[in-house]
Amino acid sequence: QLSRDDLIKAVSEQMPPQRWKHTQGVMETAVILAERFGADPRKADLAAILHDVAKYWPVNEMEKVIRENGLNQDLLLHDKQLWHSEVGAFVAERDYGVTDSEVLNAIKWHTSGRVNMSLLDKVVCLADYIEPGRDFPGVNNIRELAEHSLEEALLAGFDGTITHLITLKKVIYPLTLFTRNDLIAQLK
Ligand code: DGI
Ligand code: FE
Ligand code: FE
Ligand code: FE
Repeated sequence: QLSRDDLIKAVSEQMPPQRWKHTQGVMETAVILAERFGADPRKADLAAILHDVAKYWPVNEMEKVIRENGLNQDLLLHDKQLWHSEVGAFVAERDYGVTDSEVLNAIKWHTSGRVNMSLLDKVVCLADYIEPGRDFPGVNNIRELAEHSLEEALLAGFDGTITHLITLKKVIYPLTLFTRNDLIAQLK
């Protein structure tokens, strides 16, 4: 089992400096959100370190891992941006010795979310939206909502992503919509 320092070294070497800076922002924010909403801060930290580990893998290598290991083949029919989270969870287990299924799930679902997201899934997904380096229209509103509600903040995040994808005439992965609808149901 790698020490945290060795893990950080190995992961940071797999990405350009600005992506590592983003990851550090997600680590810091995920721990704060975990403490605020009652998730395990050590699990939040570990998931944050690894969440974008596969982000800079060549597309054909991600595809190979998805095909050869029985991962979600449906992803191959959708935007390549969605692949790194599923591949990231797989390599976190295979190459970095992560065994905690809560941590692996938080990595796996950090882009699309899922119906019935766990507390840790929500913390990592929201930290990815609002880490200090993020700057997109509406991010400060999401940060304000995150002061008191994980679900309200995440809903605002997914609404923004979906609206942005529509503006770009991109295909929306159905799970992204189901996640958004489920957050509304949770808030009722
Ligand atoms: O990896 P990060 O950039 O930190 O953030 P992320 O893992 O949330 O990935 C965001 C990217 O994924 C962003 O470019 C939008 C894209 N994305 C998220 N949901 C969907 C999507 N792209 C499509 N086409 N469809 C989706 O449902
Ligand atoms: Fe990501
Ligand atoms: Fe990220
Ligand atoms: Fe509120």
